[in-house]
Amino acid sequence: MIIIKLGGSVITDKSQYRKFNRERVSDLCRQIKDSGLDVLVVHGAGSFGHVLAKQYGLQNGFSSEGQIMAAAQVQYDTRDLSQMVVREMIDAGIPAVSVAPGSCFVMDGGRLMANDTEAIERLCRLGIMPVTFGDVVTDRSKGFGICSGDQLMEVLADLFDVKKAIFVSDIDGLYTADPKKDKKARLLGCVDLETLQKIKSESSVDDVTGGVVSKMEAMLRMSTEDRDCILVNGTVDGRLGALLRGETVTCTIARGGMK
Ligand code: IP8
Repeated sequence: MIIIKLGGSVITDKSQYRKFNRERVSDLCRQIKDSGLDVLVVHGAGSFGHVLAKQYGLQNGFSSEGQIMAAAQVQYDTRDLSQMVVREMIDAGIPAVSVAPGSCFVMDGGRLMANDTEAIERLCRLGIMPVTFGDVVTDRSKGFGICSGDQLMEVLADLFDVKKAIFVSDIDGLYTADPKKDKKARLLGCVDLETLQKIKSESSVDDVTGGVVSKMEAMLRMSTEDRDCILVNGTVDGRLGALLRGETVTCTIARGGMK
């Protein structure tokens, strides 16, 4: 099985609250469908999650009553987004159903863990793709926390026999520096822990779950001898599809784990 995270920067416009990129999602769903591969999709929250989460400091857990309505609103917004993603999947011919992460996962001090995953495992066995997403999730010690799509990818990779994990973002991969600020920035085709430690790169939009470096760390944690973790640009026409077909494309591959 392959797991794919459709990043919030690809499926939404992160600079505008609740702006869904329908055409792009439709196109990506078609590329996934055309691959004919056994795929599980996770998606980010983009501007349906990060705007309010940041405004109310939801990533730090419960600290004031004023956060409660925001926590509810974010969960409303992310479900709305997920339904729109699933609509595009069904239209592309993928039998998919949105599954809120809080229904099968729980957090403790920011660490995400499986709570009751029987339903998602059964959905997969039926041939229905459970689609889960970055969201506000209850946390045993902090009240609530932000569960990112990247954390879900890590937990799902352990739960299923995942051969490849693909992170679809709005950048070509990891650069030696921020390419928007530094003309000499060079794209890295392959990254290990040593390279990552040398790099300080920022994502274009500040978000509550970290930028490209923390994504790369999650990817390295997930990478094993038998599992490649790949960061690929989903805003470039056909690139995800080409990667799924096994073609060589511009991307960054995380290798060698975190040790
Ligand atoms: O977009 C963040 O998930 P991500 C979830 O995968 C929220 O980082 C609610 C901000």
